[in-house]
Amino acid sequence: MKKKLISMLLTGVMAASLLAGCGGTAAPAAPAAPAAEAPAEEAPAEEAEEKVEEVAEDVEEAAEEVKEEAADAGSGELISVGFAQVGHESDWRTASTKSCQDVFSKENGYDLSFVDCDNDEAAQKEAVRSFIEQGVDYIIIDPIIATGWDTVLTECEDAGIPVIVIDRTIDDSDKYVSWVGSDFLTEGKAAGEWLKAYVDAQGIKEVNALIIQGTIGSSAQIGRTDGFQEIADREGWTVLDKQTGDFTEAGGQEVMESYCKSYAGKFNVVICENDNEAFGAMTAMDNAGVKYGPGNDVILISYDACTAGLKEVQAGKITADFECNPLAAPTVEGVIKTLESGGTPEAQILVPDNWYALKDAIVDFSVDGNAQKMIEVTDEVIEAQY
Ligand code: GZL
Repeated sequence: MKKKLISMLLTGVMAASLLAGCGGTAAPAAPAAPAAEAPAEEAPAEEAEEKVEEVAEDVEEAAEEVKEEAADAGSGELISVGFAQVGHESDWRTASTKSCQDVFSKENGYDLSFVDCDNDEAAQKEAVRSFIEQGVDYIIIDPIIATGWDTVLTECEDAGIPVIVIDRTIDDSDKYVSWVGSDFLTEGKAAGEWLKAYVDAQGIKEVNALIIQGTIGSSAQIGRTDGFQEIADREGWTVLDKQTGDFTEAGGQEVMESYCKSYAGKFNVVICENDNEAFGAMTAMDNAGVKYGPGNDVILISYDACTAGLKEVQAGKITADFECNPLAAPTVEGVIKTLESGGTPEAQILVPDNWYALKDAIVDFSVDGNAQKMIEVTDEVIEAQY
């Protein structure tokens, strides 16, 4: 359409210039019928004027059409986004999914293809390939585990579709535009450094810890396990066992039931790598008669700090909860907007995390030399959480 308008404008300019520059005489577009009465020198001028008027009308009409089309294109042209989500295993994941669906809505100018990959790595790769088939404008991936990605990311690159990684990281390929998420290693170190400050303040001399890990091979699990282990090694703590609960409540309960049998009376710290595992571990400890929470035998530490997790902190069950922010979608949208405007987004964009406890469990500690701030859990804090 725009090409049509441009050619009309050029015709109009040519006709006008012939009218003006050659004393109003213009070579008629086609052999015109001889003017009956008008003297020969006037006929071409009139024809040219008519031509200019005709073209002017056409130009106006075409301009109108271009304006209408542009308006249509503006309102109707959605940016298509394919999102391959980990699954629906936790409260955290529910919040993450809702955030993405709220941001990438039709009202906001997006056509979202969402696939819940149900914690199945093969299904996640299949979802990404389906997005390539669809020819989406952008692909967002929250990778179930951190490896095995280079082949399918190469296919995205070959298809010319930019990939943005949200939340967990991809560690064996750099064929994506940006990663937006939390620093899982810092989360693990924060839990370890807080525990060091807390047991010192409580006069607890020994730490015998049990860890319920997240999905093995996910960057969230790797970071949290490694970060805490670094502090445990430095402090000479004993980590009695580490098993995966796969970030689910059922998984946390199953592992904790086994721990309560194998390590009865031998542990005083339980670290769950997300709140849903902590909920399951609480059920198992309740059933086994193990007392946990501030002032009890076992210190229970958790990650995510979702609303339900903070309620368990307030109830004196979870002693400290280390947040992982699930609301990265608005930042991912910022990456897409930068790309849409021809800019280059940052390769890594961290979203902020906070640490939570009740007043008596708030102690001063640092991570890698950086003093940390803990937030006291109150009704207002819980109300505002995700
Ligand atoms: C962390 C995220 C983890 C959460 C779990 O960024 O990937 O996955 O900690 C979720 O709750 O299952």
